[in-house]
Amino acid sequence: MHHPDQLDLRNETEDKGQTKPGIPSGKRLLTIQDISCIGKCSLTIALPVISSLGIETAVLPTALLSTHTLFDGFTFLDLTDQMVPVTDHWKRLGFSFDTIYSGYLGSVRQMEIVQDIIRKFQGTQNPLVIIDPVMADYGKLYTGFDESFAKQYAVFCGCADIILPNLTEAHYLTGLPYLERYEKDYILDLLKALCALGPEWAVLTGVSLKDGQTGAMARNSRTGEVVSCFTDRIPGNYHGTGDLFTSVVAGALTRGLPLKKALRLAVDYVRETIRVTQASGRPDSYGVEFEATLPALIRQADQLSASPQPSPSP
Ligand code: PXL
Repeated sequence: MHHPDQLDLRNETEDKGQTKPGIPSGKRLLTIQDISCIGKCSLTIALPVISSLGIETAVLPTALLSTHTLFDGFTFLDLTDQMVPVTDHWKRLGFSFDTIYSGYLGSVRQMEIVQDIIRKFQGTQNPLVIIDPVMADYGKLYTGFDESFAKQYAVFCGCADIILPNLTEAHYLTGLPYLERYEKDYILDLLKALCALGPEWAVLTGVSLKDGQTGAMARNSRTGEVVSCFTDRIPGNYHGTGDLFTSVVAGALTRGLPLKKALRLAVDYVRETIRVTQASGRPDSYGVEFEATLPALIRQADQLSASPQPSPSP
């Protein structure tokens, strides 16, 4: 687990302009999630997006699927047995990680193993631990998950510095009701309950406090500080946008951007990618056309890295 103050230190690093546009960061991130060979989610998003942000991206695939689980008849090869030997090999070779980003996991056993992996790499270089509790959307759990899996996820979130559930996942993690129409107080209650699980920051995605607008709200569990980031909402449901959002946040934080800027980058990027996907006129149940918007992401990340940052809040 990262010491809370170390996130603030990242702001100072960025203040000094050490993340130079166009120059590799020298940072290494490990992401742990499945590889769905076709379907634009999990590793097929995390790898290109985080690499584009200038971060070396190591991958630990947890399963091999022919497609993501929203397609009928997908094949599934479980890779749980590889997770310990692969990471033991890295450890023997002396590899370390600036960030560990855990995405879609298939079982409680995989959560336990990821927890052990986090401990294994918490030596000299205390990695920033990001957990995206991928299990549900639009009020329903994904195929293959049940309530006891969700309960275990709530415990697992306690070993993260940052968690990024959507509203459905927040409902399953906290036991608070899932509402489609709500006021700001409901979001603040969810954020408090998520912070009580133990992460330093809880980030809720897909928050909409006004018609025609969407974004993310975050709360710091130590200080109670709330950070909000909104944009205009493009109607429709787009698969893989949660993975896209978390990949941008993970890459941006690893690069040294403070959370507020990382959220701005992710909110704007997802919105622009949905706009481009919609404009292309192709069906949206498959995945979003993030390949088209990567150059803009890189430009915006460079701009945010170059612009001065107000003094970190006390
Ligand atoms: O986008 C989340 C995700 C990741 N991996 C797999 C999935 C899903 C969502 O459905 O099925 C295999």
